[in-house]
Amino acid sequence: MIKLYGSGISSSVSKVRYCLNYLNLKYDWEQTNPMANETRTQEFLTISPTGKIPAIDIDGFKLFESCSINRYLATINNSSIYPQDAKKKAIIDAWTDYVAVHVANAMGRVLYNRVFAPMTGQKVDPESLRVGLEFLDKYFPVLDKQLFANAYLAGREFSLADMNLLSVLDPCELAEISIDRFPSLKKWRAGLKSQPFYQKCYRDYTEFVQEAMSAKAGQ
Ligand SMILES: N[C@@H](CCC(=O)N[C@@H](CS)C(=O)NCC(=O)O)C(=O)O
Repeated sequence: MIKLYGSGISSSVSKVRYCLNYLNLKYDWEQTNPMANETRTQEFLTISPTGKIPAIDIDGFKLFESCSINRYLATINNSSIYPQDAKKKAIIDAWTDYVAVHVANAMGRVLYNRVFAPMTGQKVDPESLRVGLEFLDKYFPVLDKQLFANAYLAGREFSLADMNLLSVLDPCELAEISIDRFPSLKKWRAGLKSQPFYQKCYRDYTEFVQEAMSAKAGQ
């Protein structure tokens, strides 16, 4: 039995849901909301010692960090999205790391300052927002160039690197980040959003956050 801990307002949780759906794995989704401090309980910290979502528990094996969870899921299911070949794997890891370290950080700055800080009454940091937008202006052309030359991020085959990037881009609409200037990136994203593993999530990331925002406003 697979248990996924997290909330729909986390794009890192979406990343794991995409992978679970892609691999046709059934799971119980244990709603765990950081905004309600549900990630701070002693019980949750034994599953995710960092206090962050997502986390999983598979028959007692507990794991945190979305990219590590996806690697584990793909590996134990012998999936081609994370192949055995060391070189193919290394290229997938390189793009996954580039997106997780650089792109996600810049997206996070914009999302936090444009959406989550206002929503939770925290202070907006205009300098952090400016830096985030400036970095995205550097990183999006790199991704666009790679996707102009290749169908997928790590080459010809769809892989975990694509799932990582797809989830990192989830907040684009909500945070008013346009990728219209990057046609290959835009086309790649639209193609993946039409796939069953994405459609099976039944609800877009934006809807989850809008629901959380209305609940917060009604408090
Ligand atoms: N690198 C982590 C990022 C996880 C993360 O930042 N999760 C956020 C939600 S998107 C969280 O749990 N925040 C609550 C907190 O930090 O207390 C991953 O990919 O799993």
